[in-house]
Amino acid sequence: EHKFWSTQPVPQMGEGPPEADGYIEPSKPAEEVRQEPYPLPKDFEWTLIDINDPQQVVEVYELLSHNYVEDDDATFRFKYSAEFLQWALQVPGYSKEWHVGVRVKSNKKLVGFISGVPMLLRVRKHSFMSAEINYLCVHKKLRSKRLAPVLIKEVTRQIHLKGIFQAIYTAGVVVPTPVSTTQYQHRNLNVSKLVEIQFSFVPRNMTLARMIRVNQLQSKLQIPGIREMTEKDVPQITELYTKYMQRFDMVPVMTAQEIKHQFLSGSGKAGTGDKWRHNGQVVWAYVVENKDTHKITDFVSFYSLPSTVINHSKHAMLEAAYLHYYASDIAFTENADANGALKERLQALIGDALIVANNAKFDVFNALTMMDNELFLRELRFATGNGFLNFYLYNWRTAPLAGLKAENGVP
Ligand code: YNC
Ligand code: MG
Repeated sequence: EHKFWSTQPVPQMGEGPPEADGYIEPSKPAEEVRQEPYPLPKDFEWTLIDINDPQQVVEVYELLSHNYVEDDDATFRFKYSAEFLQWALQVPGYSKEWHVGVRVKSNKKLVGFISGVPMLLRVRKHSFMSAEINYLCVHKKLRSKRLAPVLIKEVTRQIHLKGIFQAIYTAGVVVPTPVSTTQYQHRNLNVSKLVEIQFSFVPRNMTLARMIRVNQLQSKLQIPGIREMTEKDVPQITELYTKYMQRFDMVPVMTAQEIKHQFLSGSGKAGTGDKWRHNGQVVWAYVVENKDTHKITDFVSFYSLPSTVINHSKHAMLEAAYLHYYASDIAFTENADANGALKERLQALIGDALIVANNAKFDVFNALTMMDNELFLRELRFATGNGFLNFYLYNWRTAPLAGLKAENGVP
């Protein structure tokens, strides 16, 4: 059935929940890790990508732009910008050795890629260093040749060489074995464009004009004291993030340095043709500051991840914003969950994020069924999409996590 995955230290399908959380395969010293790269078919060679090099990041950008994830009907394909890739892959402590590419020997064309970045992950009561794996891609002309398992094994080897033996990753496809499954949720912003590109449909009991009207947003932010996050906010946000994330069972543990990277970097030094988009800005972060105490009470962030609209005569791109992390200190007051105070605060907070995204000319605002999102998705007019996102752990066993209580670090 799964020729590759059945050989890997992952829970196999139908195994049932473990008696206790823990690794599947023990860690081993660097000397015992395979020292030579895995063999590739003869026309191909390994390459380590220096994502900081403008030329090399553009090669990855080009590969993904034409060959990365599409929706089921092949209408949309993710188009990560070069700035985004630099932001996502150059987190504090990243290793160039975990940015693995495959080239055609004869002409050096990049035809395969996989990446890992380090992340301190907490799963229930255990915290451990892990690699977050993303951007696995094989050129369309080389599909179904079992290149993907070689890429996965090679990045695993490189990660093992750095003394890390666990990983987290997400995929739309189901392989052995999801630890959690979430569903995409979409909040229409530019209704007429979304209908034109058939991302959204006018329901039978509606007209386009009415659909536009009900999705209309204010142009001014509504929460008193909300403003863009600055570097001065990093210590307070680190504390607020850490405390809020205790609500969930699977979360990245972040230092102040990582918080700064997640929310305040990613504004474009790659200099590709995508610069026109928000001047290369990748991530937006807003905080709520109490006017009297100057305490930061809440924050919310989102990032830009456009998709190519495949074969459309009028629109080339779908500009999508994706909800990133958020937190509110109201969660720490007694009964905030039960008496609806958290729900009310999050609706206002994410509501303002929608306004920022709309003002920045995003077409749609996406989120997943995770964290506390159930407290605001319906009220803020998010609708369930067709897409699923499965979460996976490599070499770690734990009982399945409820979708709404899973958390990732995958931007
Ligand atoms: C996938 N997305 O099941 P079996 S997500 C995991 N995640 O193996 P071939 C996948 N496994 O079932 P192709 C997978 N897609 O026989 C396929 N597989 O055991 C498995 N698409 O390989 C599949 N990007 O080379 C099968 O397939 C085997 O030529 C088949 O290549 C696959 O980044 C792919 O969706 C995905 O570019 C590269 O279709 C290709 O089809 C493609 O014959 C479009 O492979 C882009 C796309 C995937 C996005 C992502 C996360 C990837 C996680 C990989 C697993 C990491 C494990 C942890 C490693 C570190 C460990 C430590 C420490
Ligand atoms: Mg292949």
